[in-house]
Amino acid sequence: MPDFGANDLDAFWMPFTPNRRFKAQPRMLSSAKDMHYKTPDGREILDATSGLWCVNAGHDRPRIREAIQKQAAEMDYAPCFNMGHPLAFAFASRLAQITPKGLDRIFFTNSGSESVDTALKIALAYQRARGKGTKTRLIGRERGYHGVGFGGISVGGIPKNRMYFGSLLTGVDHLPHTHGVPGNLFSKGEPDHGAHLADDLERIIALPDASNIAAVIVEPVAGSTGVLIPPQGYLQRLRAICDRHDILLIFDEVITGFGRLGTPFAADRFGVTPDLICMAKGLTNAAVPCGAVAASGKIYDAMMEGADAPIELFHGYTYSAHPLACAAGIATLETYQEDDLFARAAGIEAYWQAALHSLHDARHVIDIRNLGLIGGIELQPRSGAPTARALEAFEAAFDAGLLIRVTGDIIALSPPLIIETGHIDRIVETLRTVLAKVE
Ligand code: PXG
Repeated sequence: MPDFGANDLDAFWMPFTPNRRFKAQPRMLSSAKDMHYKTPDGREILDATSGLWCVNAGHDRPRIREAIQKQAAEMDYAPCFNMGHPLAFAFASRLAQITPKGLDRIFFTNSGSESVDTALKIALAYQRARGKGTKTRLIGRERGYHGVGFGGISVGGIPKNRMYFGSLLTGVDHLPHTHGVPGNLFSKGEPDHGAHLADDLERIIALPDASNIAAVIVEPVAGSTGVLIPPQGYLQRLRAICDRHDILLIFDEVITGFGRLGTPFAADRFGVTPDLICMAKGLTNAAVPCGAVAASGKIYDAMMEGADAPIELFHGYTYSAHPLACAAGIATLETYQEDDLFARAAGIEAYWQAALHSLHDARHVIDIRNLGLIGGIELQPRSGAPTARALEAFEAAFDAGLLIRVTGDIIALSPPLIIETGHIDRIVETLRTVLAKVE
């Protein structure tokens, strides 16, 4: 193992991390297999977060590893601008087989942030190509997380992700978030109350007028801001309002895609089909960075017929459909299918739900919520020091051999879909002990 002396830690400016705090007391991961990480000193850490909501099939799946190794030896890179390589087309075709019906045109990116910006740009270009060039405004949602590009933070709804970065995109409005509706505490699955919050969209549309609005973007389940499950009927209402006003609906499924909710996409679980889906993370089981946008045939056809020729969409990345990502992605889809992992997630959801909710009387817990293989446990913030309690719980859990994610004072869980009941029991027992210990 390399020696992680203090100087070795200086150069890496870490993302979304209190750098000085981390570097004073680093936590390292050095290997991973199935449900576990290992630390450099050989401790096993149970991964209750699939890395960062992304290693849905578990770590180091042989089919995926071997596909990447083989591809690296065969062709490291090939451009996709005015060129192609067969794996890119194969990956898109395979992916289009599991996307919701009608969303079968795939644009490749390298991350969730790029997928969001790509979807927003496609929405704008599409409106223009079909002669509706005044439709330029975008609508996001409070507490939405859509990555860190300027488009994503503009439609996103996290104050700190926006406040340091200038004027952002103009022409953006935000729906209210769906959290905190009375009667929804300790909801199992979709909360009963709050579908009416979708009706605010009518009010938001009325002022600028629908003739000026291109698209609405939401996460079907908001993950990063603390596991906000949509109230029953809410997404259906958003869809109906968008249809009524000829506005595109974009689902950001970067977290909810690839079995997280027991179905290929959240769109399948909720029975609501958007016009564009953003994806990343589980797309390649995170083994190679990759993202994608699935667009409806209606959007693709309008662009082919109505946009300026010869290049219909002035957008793309050097690494769009990178050969290693395509190899990893195809192998990932095969792994999901071979192990029937989406159905597996659906099958274990009831056990997961019961286990999580058994923590209702654990110390500091003020709410628990869940859907699919996602769980949120909200803690009472420490008086005068919000987020400190959750951060300490995270550190104590790590010391106890469990990887969780915390956001604000909320513990967010999203284990690999290969999880077994014994792992679930361990997660819950460890959390109970940790919460009892943390002040
Ligand atoms: N959309 C959604 C819904 C996401 O959750 C992104 C876009 C951006 O993806 P990239 O690949 O650009 O990071 C995300 C990312 C967390 C956490 O702990 C969540 C994300 C990233 C890092 C941490 O909740 N989600």
